[in-house]
Amino acid sequence: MSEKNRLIKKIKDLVYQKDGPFTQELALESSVVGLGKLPKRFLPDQTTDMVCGFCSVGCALTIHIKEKEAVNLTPTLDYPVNLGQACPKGWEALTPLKAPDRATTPYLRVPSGKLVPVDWDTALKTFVNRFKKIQQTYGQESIAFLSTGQICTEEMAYLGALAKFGMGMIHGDGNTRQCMATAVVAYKQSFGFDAPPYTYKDFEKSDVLVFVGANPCIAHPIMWERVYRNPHNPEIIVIDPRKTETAMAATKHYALVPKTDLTLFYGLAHILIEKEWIDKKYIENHTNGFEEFKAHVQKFTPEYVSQVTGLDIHQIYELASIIHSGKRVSFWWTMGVNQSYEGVRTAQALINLALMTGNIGKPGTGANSITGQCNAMGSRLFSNTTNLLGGHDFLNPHHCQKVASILGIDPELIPKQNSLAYDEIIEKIVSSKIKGLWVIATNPAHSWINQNEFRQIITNLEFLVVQDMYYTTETAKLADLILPAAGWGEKEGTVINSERRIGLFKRIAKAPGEALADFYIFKLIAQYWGCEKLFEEWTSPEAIFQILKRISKGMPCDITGIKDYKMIDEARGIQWPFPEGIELKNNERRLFEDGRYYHADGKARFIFENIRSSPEPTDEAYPFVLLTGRGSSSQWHTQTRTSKSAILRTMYSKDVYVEINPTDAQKINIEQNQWVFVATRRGKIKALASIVPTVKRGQIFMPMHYEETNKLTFPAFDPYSRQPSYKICAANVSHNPY
Ligand SMILES: Nc1nc2c(c(=O)[nH]1)N[C@H]1C(S)=C(S)[C@@H](COP(=O)(O)OP(=O)(O)OC[C@H]3O[C@@H](n4cnc5c(=O)[nH]c(N)nc54)[C@H](O)[C@@H]3O)O[C@H]1N2
Ligand SMILES: Nc1nc2c(c(=O)[nH]1)N[C@H]1C(S)=C(S)[C@@H](COP(=O)(O)OP(=O)(O)OC[C@H]3O[C@@H](n4cnc5c(=O)[nH]c(N)nc54)[C@H](O)[C@@H]3O)O[C@H]1N2
Ligand code: SF4
Ligand SMILES: [Mo]
Repeated sequence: MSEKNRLIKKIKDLVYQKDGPFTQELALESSVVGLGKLPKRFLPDQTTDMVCGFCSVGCALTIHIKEKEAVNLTPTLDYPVNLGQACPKGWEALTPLKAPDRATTPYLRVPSGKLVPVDWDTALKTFVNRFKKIQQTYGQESIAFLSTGQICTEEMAYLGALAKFGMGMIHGDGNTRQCMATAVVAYKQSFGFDAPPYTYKDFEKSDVLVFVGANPCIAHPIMWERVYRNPHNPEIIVIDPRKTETAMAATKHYALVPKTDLTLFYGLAHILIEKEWIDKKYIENHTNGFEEFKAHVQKFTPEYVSQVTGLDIHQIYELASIIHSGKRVSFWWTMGVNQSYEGVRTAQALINLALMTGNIGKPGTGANSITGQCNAMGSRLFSNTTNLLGGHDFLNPHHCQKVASILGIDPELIPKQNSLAYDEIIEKIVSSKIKGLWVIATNPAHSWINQNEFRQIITNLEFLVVQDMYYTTETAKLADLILPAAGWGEKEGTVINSERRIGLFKRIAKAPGEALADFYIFKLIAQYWGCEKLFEEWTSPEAIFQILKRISKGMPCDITGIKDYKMIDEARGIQWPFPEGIELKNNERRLFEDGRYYHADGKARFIFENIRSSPEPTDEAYPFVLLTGRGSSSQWHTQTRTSKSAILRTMYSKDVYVEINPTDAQKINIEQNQWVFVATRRGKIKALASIVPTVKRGQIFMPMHYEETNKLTFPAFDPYSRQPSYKICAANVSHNPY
């Protein structure tokens, strides 16, 4: 019998010997064997529905199964989110699982500098020994983790609890910092809890939809389809410096000067107040701070706003009057707002517009942040990074006591301080205070701002562990230890989409080689670390879900009414909150219908501030504003998954490109598709020139999907959310390689 078959037999024996102790071999069962363990309802030639693992729209895909393996998929017809549609990434979701560069075994860097395959036992022992040694030498705060919005909620919670309660870490943040931190802080300060209020039905019920710094045609294609289903002939407004695909499909596009949104929204508030186009009753009954806000926006006259934003005065009045004339106005924002050095106040300026016009808590309204990754919302509530599990607060002793008692752990194990934010963790690596880093399901050596510096900084670490599906990611290549992870489709758990809908991931394929579901990796680490006693009840993702339910009780995100995974499956996803005792009659629910917010007095707050100036203005040497963002609906982030599909590859440029306005191109003598050099004060890269009228003169745009882009970005951060300001810095385009 071959070695592999012997292992398989051993594992099978273990699997079928019921209720035995959890062992490493048993964990391997999740991948190597893959036989006889698929849930009974997936009989051969059957189908099952599960949520897509890319973006936060949260479409359901119907997976076609033959001989216990997924062979194909189609978009689910009767799922309330996508109603039978999927974008190219969804259609190709199974392909990246079969890629040849999947990590099928752990890899350890040996003294010669090479990464060599090792078995799980060696990997786990090394993981524990090295991290413990670092902690003993440099203190408790010397190890940290970076997590994600792309694994299941149960796995995030396990990771957060294991790292902070089991391994004694204090610092752990997620890639959601790059993405949603601004919306989180804006909502918390304005509403008292991080709560995007809408349901996708609102896209269909609005008569005015205002999209700010959002390009859903590319980034949330199926959400955008919901706009097309709107029967009210709505006014669709796009506020974006570029004429994006979404702007082209809109009824009105306002191409403001980058990062002047805050001025524009204060200016709109000024006009709405002056013309008395406000909902006085709503302001009176449900908000605080309006008089101060009114005084603040006094100086934002249309003339001044026009000067700053580059919009004509009549455009500013037009926009105010469209907002006034709408009966159901909804405001939607994404990264053009969040990724800014004044993102929180900009998001709150939109919230203020919704509050002052009473456009919230009713169908077709809302101040609505669209999330990004499939489980950004799960990460916001349950990753134990910024918040204590379930939206609790590390600094609140009652919260710590409550969570400890539900988990049956000593409250002393819960850190009494907040984690450092992502950029602060990086700073601590610079100052050699953090020496060990564990990176899970994110690729910071591509996605973090200002890469040249980041790559340098990471060499300060004594031990870098990367837990990923692929051994080829930019970050995995720098790792001392790679832990091979199963991906979407190879494991189960829940995720939460943009409209707060909890959906299911199911296991419909087996992970290759010895790759394990993140859940199993965390379980094994708990065991090797010696803290498995804390996690006795955490026996499966669904068991964790039951624990998280109890933790959510009494919180705005209470989900105690959801019985189990089966209920989520049958209900076609369930939105939070869903407390015990409420009936599942209406599966499309929005928040604040009763006008009550989560602050102690039940009221929302008007929050505002003076305008900040751009951290890196353009000048003679760097005359262009560099904007970055999503390039196509077939590319996902750092491309570890989408680049594996031959079909998706036909839909985007293989080479990095820079979009530039025709007049500017002519001025510097650049031709279509010619290689040019793009430089900022951080570095210089080569890119293909894409001459398009969709970017304005003086601006250039580069998609984030290419490794080069973040070599150029400037590390500025919003002071409240610590979110990186990816979407502005000063750049130069030339033929000069030096
Ligand atoms: N195909 C695809 N879809 C995705 C993703 C992906 O990688 N690929 N990623 C997912 C994730 S995690 C996220 S967070 C979302 C992001 O979704 P979006 O935020 O919609 O995408 P971006 O292209 O990053 O940024 C949106 C727009 O902001 C504009 N912008 C830049 N600066 C400003 C400004 O100062 N003001 C205004 N008003 N606009 C500005 C840009 O021109 C851009 O068109 O997409 C999700 N969906
Ligand atoms: N210039 C610029 N930079 C940006 C942005 C921008 O607009 N402009 N946008 C920012 C935003 S909004 C975001 S969200 C970030 C995204 O940045 P990242 O999070 O770095 O991007 P991904 O490519 O999604 O990385 C996810 C990693 O997890 C792995 N993975 C996938 N599934 C699993 C799993 O189940 N388990 C494990 N263990 N691994 C898995 C993938 O192979 C991949 O390596 O980028 C940010 N960077
Ligand atoms: S829109 Fe998002 S959730 Fe829907 S299929 Fe595309 S990537 Fe998946
Ligand atoms: Mo994101």
